[in-house]
Amino acid sequence: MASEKEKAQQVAAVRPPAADQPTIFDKIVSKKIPATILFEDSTALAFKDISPQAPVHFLVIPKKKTGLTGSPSKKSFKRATEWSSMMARTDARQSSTSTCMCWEGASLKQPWADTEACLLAPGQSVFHVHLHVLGGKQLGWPPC
Ligand code: IU
Repeated sequence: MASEKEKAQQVAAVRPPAADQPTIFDKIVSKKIPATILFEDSTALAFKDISPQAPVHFLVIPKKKTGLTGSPSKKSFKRATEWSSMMARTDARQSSTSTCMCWEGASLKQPWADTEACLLAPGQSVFHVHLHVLGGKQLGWPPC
């Protein structure tokens, strides 16, 4: 198990240079850049992924970006997860194929508190916590 010092070094190594700056997703939230928005309320936004990896591929994000990696409030996370799981079930019913949901930048247990999990998420490119919802075809495992 990594010591506190080793963990701090790991986090520092993957910390994005401008992690406290607005991300591209903040610009999508503020409509400074376009996106195909599927759902929006006061706390969460869902939009089509610009580079879809499946016939259905959209992202769900909390609007409020707090902390280094955009950890959302419990409330916005709860609403986003409720909505995205509803969408996933709907899509699965419609297409009769599998749907995968994959959080980036958060642990499933305590996404609003787990900054280290955010920073250490492998391959994450946008440091604003987001949920990938993929579906519309038979997905393999691991899905991504
Ligand atoms: P990643 O796993 O952190 O790399 O996921 C970021 C996703 O955001 C990725 O699937 C991109 O295609 C997607 N995306 C987007 O939908 N719109 C954008 O303007 C940008 C990235 I930059």
